[in-house]
Amino acid sequence: AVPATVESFNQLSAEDQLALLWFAYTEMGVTITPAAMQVVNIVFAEKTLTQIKQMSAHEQTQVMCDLVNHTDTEICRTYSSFGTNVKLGFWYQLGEWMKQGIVAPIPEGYKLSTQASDVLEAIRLIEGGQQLSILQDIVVNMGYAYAPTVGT
Ligand code: 45D
Repeated sequence: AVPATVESFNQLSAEDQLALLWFAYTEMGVTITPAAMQVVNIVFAEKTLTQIKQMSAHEQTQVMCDLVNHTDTEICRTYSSFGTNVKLGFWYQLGEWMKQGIVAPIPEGYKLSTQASDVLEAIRLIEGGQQLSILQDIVVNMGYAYAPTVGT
């Protein structure tokens, strides 16, 4: 069920992906304790997180869209260098800041598309440990990883 769900997630539009991630965070974020975050080497992401914190609301949203779109930017390249749990911790932190009004929120009353709701529902129905693998598989591929060309 994990690969199929990740596959359906990746087929969503960038906007749907970002919105789905937000709703997943608001549902699951509460279960992530500060103790769990302690094992994450979030120090690797701190510079980038601070940079985002200092941006305008529009730029903050743009950065998150860039990550989902695999745009070639400095931040997307830096993000790609993070380990999987640092990537999760990074999104978790942005989610916390959105909740606190430090990072630009999603529009009030925003509704997921039908396709995105279906994927979110599939994630909800999956058992806890597998939910974590799905989220890891999703965030691990975001950002921009420079892939050298081989052959001609
Ligand atoms: O205008 O045991 C739209 C660890 C369009 C390790 C938008 C862990 C319209 C230890 C796109 C809606 C701590 C890693 C705007 C466990 C529009 C451990 C914007 C687990 C503006 C269990 C949308 C950690 C935006 C986990 C900006 C599971 C959306 C962490 C932003 C999970 C969405 C973290 C964000 C998750 C989502 C974070 C910031 C799921 C964040 C999600």
